[in-house]
Amino acid sequence: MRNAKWKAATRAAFALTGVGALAAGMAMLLPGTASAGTTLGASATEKGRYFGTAVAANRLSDGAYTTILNREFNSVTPENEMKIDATEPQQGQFSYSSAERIVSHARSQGMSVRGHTLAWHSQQPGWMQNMSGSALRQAMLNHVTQVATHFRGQIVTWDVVNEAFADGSSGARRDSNLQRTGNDWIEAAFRAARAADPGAKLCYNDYNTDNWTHAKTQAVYNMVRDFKSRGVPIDCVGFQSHFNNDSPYVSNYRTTLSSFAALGVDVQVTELDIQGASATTYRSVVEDCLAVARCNGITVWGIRDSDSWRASQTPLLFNSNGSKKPAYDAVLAALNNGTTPTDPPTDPPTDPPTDPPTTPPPGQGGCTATVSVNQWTGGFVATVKVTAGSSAINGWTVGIALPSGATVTNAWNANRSGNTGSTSWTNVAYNGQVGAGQATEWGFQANGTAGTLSPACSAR
Ligand code: G2I
Repeated sequence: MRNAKWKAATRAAFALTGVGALAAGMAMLLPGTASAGTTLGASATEKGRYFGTAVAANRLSDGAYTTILNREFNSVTPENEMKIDATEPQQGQFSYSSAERIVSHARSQGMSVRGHTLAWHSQQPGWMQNMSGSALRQAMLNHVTQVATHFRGQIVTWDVVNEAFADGSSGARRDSNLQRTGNDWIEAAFRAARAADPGAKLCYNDYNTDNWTHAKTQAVYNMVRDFKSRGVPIDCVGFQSHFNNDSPYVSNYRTTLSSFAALGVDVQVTELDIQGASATTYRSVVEDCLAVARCNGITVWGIRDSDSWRASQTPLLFNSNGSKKPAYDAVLAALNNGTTPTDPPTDPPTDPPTDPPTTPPPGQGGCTATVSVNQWTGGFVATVKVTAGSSAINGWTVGIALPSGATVTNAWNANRSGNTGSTSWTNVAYNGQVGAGQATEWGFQANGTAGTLSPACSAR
């Protein structure tokens, strides 16, 4: 029942091609009282989340595989089919058939799709491996633009950049041909992805970023904080969460998720698998995600153990003959017993402290709003920056008059009243408090032509 509703909502979201529409669909589904779902997808939906899996196109002809896929999951990530070597095997020649098999299967089942991945040092086709400097930078940006444009409206979330930080204690960027094109390659990729598919959520995705005390985790955190402060278009962070004996689950995982969420991004568990599939550990991961309001979904990296890239570690929820493992029961129970949190995240950052939020007195110095518009034929994205005046503010309202013919289709980081003509926007729970002289960004997508927008800001 719930699953059917999720699927209807997801189809509506596809029709509107909007993340905001999907979020609205999910919000409508948030129940006042919990009821126990009987599948991972249905139970996650009860909690306003999705439950996904990596899918390999060549397994879609395996009936046992698709039976579990269609029954249990409401989000899919192509395991390899959207990687650079798969989608642009020769420079300028794009190949989408395997990826499209997965997307069309997902659409037929009302599942959403996470795109993985637009820019990565690994799985580059030979032609790209041999490039460097500005030619490589240009080729990378063209790849991002072409692929995100091709799938525009069909991908709820893109992993824009994957695995760009080094392992170990350096906290440095990973050395790669992409990194050697200049440190700004990551933000350049995000800007290109936003321009190509303004309705998709854009994620940075990495592994070994689960432990809050690790240098790599802190380095990614600092990058995301910097991106948010400078308006680089990043919406979410993916935690791959490949847990094994060398890189085990740690109890500060929840702190990691909530600390990133407090930066104003969504967080997602994107490639979960656990060596030995401990039911206790799987349950902890689910509970941690449910405890963080902005953790909007979990994806396991394959369905049956035999489908896993680490099959010998039997890390998944179904065994090789398709039976549910104890870890499956633990995940389902955790999804059914978890609580729906309210913003802001319950677990603020502990170590190291990062600008802990304080409640400022009511703002006396008002606020200003500025807007930048990315217009294309028939639609636009408006990014609005709210800046507090000479004192901190506790909340903001921005009025924007839209020209006739302009209709809002989705929005992020703001609550909306009205979608044509006079529109009014207020802060969401996590971005109302803005320090003196500090700024927060939100935005919306609309059909039509923006013209000149003149936002008016008032503060609380
Ligand atoms: O390595 C695990 C994951 C780490 N995070 C990023 C993910 O994209 C990555 O997924 C794995 C896939 O599960 C593997 O299936 O990425 C590997 C490398 O892209 C994938 O392995 C590749 C093999 O290297 C290829 O030889 C093979 O042709 O899978 C391909 C398709 O089976």
